Parts: sequence; C-alpha cells; structure tokens
Amino acid sequence: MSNYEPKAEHKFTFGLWTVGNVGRDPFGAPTRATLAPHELVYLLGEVGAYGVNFHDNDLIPIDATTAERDQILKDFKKALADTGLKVPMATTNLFYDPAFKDGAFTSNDPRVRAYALQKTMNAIDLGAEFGAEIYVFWGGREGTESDATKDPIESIKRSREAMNFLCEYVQDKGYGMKFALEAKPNEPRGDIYNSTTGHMLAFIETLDHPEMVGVNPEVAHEHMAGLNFTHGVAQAMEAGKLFHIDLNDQAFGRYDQDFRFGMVNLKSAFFLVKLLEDNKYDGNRHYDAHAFRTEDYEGVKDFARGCMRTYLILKEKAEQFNQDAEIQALLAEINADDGAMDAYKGAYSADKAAALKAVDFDRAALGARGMKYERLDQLTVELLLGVR
Ligand code: GCO
Ligand code: MN
Ligand code: MN
Repeated sequence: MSNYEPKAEHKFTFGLWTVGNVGRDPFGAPTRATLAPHELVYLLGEVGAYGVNFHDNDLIPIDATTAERDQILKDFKKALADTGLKVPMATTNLFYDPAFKDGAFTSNDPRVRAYALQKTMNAIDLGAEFGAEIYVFWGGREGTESDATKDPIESIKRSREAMNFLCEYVQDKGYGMKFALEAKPNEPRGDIYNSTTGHMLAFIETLDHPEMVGVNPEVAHEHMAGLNFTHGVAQAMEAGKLFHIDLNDQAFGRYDQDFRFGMVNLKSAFFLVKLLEDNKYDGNRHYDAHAFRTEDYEGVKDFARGCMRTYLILKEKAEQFNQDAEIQALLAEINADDGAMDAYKGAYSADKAAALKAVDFDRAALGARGMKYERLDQLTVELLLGVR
C-alpha cells in the first residue's frame, strides 16, 4: 500500500485558473476572494503539485501596466523558486475579452483574427520565458450559435492558417515547444468547431507541421458529448499524439461541471488511469477542474489533494488488476489463440485472400462461445469496491 502522496515523478499540474477559481457562475457572484498568481503557487506547493500552468491573462491582466507586469513576474518567479514548482504548459486566453465574442482564429473579422495571432505570439513568448514545453490551444469561442453566420469550411481553413503560422513562429524563435489542441463540443459557443478529440486528430494531419501538434483531451468535454473518453485517449496515444491531458469529471448530459477527478464516473476514471499507466504516458497529468462553489480555500486544497489522491489510488488499483490471478487467467482465456488462423493474418496477398475465402467457418460455434465478460466485469467492480 502506498501512502498516495503526490511526487514530482507523477507530474501533477494545475492551472492558475483552477485553484484560482473564485466560485462565480452564471447565476451567482464569487464566493471566494481572488488570490494573486504567486499566492496560488504557494497553495499548490503546499498540496504537493509538480507544476502550475497559466493563460497569459491569468498571470498578467490584459490591461496591466509595465510596472504591474514587472511586479507580478517578480513575485511569481520568487514563488516558483521557493516552492520548486515548474511551468510545464502555457496557453492563451482567446475567449474572455469581448473582442473574441465571435471567435479568435475563426472570427469573421480579419482584425480580430490578426489580433488573436498577435496575442498568441506574445503569450507563447511568456510561456517560453517560464520554460513551458507544451502550448495548449482551446478554442472556446471558435464556433457559432447559428450556421447562418459563418462558413464552416472557411473556419477550418482559418484555423489551419493560424496553426501553420504559429508553428513557424515557434520554430523561428527556436522555442522547441509542442502544441496540444483541446476539443470541446459546446460551451461557451452553441457549437464549437473540431468538437471532439477525434476531429482534432484528423485536423492535425492536414497541417504543415503535424509532428509539432498533438491533442489535449479533457474528460468533461468528451463526456459532454456522450463519448467514451478512454477510447478517445487511446486513439490519441496509439497515434503518438497524446501531448497533454485535462483531468476532471462530469456527469453525462450536463453543463460543463469541471468536477474533481474521479468524483462522478469512478469506473471510467479507473480505465483511464489504467490506460495511461499501462502505456507509460509520461506527460503532465493536468487537472482542469475547480472546487465546489461552497468551498473556502481550505476546501480548494481538499479539492486539489483529492484529484491527485484519487489518481494514485486508481493507479494502485490498476496494478492490482494486472496482478490479480483470477482476472489475468480470464483475460488469457478470453484472448486465447491456438494459431489456427495464423495463415490468414497480417498483410494482404492474393493467395492469402483466396485461401481465406475457401475456409469453412463454423458460424454456430463462433456465436455459441460464452465470453465470460460478466464475470470479468464483476471482478473489476469488486476490485474497485475494495473487497478483493
Ligand atoms: C474549458 C476548457 C479550458 C481550457 C483552458 C486551457 O472548458 O473552459 O477546458 O479550461 O482547458 O482554457 O486552454
Ligand atoms: Mn473544460
Ligand atoms: Mn480544459
């Protein structure tokens, strides 16, 4: 039994906007005081996080004077040095300011599109100053309420043009950063373009520098779309494109809830952690979530500690699953292969195709086989419930 204490090797990170969330919602005012970025770094240091990520304007307000900017950077750097926290990822806020009400890179206004590029280049510089290796793009406003307003094909082209421009900016500056694109189906727009991780993976292959670009899937976003998050992440991993991950939780069919990791769908959280750990994901485990509006900052710490602790408990459960003799025996039986089909596997050849077409399959026997999946799933549930 481990003590479930977060360590640097786990690469647990939080955004300034996550632990800094003040509990505002569309119906109610903040319930927590605003903390300065450096205060949030100390809070994260106290709970044992490895890193802190930020949007440009989480750190430097959009209208800050040069003197204010200098002071904020000084305080933030000192807090990083005092706590040892890293800044593994940075991103741009392209959604809050009214200028972005119709999108940033896909806005119908060319001035807004150009401003979005300028703001992102400045934000990339800021991220580079702190050593961020991953740069996230979440296009919260890149969408529509009505498709009368924007051409969806033009929007794809505008998104591509922006990504190509920014990839070359990073290369030009020699930053060595990689981009991670984050999909979300809706909220704040009625519909957001490239709405799932799968859409993003397809879009990336159309870019000029696809090797620089991967995805940043988020649990809540795929669950909002009613999808199996683990499958989306698996597809990204298999394609070598899982550059970052946003962990949180979300009841299906609800508004964007950003709950503590593992709070709602424990079983899906388990299969996700198992996938990441079994396949040795070595990127950041970033929590893009926030504490309930009912909490004070002690509750925010409970929230942050809970996110990491649940991950580590599920990691231990995944190891237990991999070592459980009964579960492993069932899996071996389920996946048994007597080699009888070896001649028909692998790459195509005309001879192989002809031979396969001549095989006489016993369809009734194939359909009659009991798969033992009920037993396997029940064992998994019992393992998760702690009775194995
Ligand atoms: C959301 C998104 C954001 C992004 C963040 C980083 O639903 O609001 O998940 O939190 O992850 O902007 O780019
Ligand atoms: Mn989100
Ligand atoms: Mn996110």
